[in-house]
Amino acid sequence: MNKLSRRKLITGAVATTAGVSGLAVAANLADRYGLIPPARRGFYSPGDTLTYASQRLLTRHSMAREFPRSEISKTPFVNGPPFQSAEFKRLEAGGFSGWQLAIDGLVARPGTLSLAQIRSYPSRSQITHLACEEGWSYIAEWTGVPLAHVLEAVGMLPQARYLIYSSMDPNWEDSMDMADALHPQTFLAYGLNGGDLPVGNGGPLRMRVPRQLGYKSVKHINRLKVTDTLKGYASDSSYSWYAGI
Ligand SMILES: Nc1nc2c(c(=O)[nH]1)N[C@H]1C(S)=C(S)[C@@H](COP(=O)(O)O)O[C@H]1N2
Ligand SMILES: [Mo]
Repeated sequence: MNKLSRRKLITGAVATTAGVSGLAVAANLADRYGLIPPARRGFYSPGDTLTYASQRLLTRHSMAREFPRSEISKTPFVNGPPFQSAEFKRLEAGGFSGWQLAIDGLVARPGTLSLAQIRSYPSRSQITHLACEEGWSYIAEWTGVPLAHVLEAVGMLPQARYLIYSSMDPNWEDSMDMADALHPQTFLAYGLNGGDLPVGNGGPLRMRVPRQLGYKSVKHINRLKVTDTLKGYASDSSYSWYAGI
């Protein structure tokens, strides 16, 4: 069976089973095909599993919608007050020349990258929608380096399955699977609407994951960790781990 018809078959089976026999049976089926989302505190709900499984099968290779310049929102929405810590302010005063992105875990060349190094990688722009789970959203042009390029540059190892990404803001750490980490629209973004990324929108560097809800696009990113498991990694977030839209 070719890949596509196989995928259709499994998707159909997961969805049909969910309808006929309930979510728990669908979850068992999803488990057989490696479609269980990693557990948060050792627990996942059948509903989470169904969302993750059907989205992964249907959208593994799909793209978030991109918009024409004419649809860019007048004001990029800033959610919450800008992060302020003594260390952050010190770096900001120095034009973020001292900002460092640490990369470790399952990579051949762990270490740190400066913003200048990150900017020296091939840059890309995309006009996409940032949607908050609270209901508001905006369209903006994001400039940055595709995360896949950075992971390749540091020699990501074949056992890699997840990426844990952290902010200088200690409350903000999240993770994604490699399908999202290597997706061509997943960026480490340092530019917004033609200028530097404002601090309010996550400057100097934020994750931009346009295929998931806004909270996965963590601001002020300063560490990436490549792993083969999320065991022992407990995020405090009460949000769903997979927030596909
Ligand atoms: N460090 C950090 N990252 C964050 C947040 C935050 O408060 N702190 N808020 C998240 C949420 S809930 C959303 S919807 C978006 C908002 O991005 P914006 O301020 O550019 O609108 O950032 C996400 N990343
Ligand atoms: Mo949000």
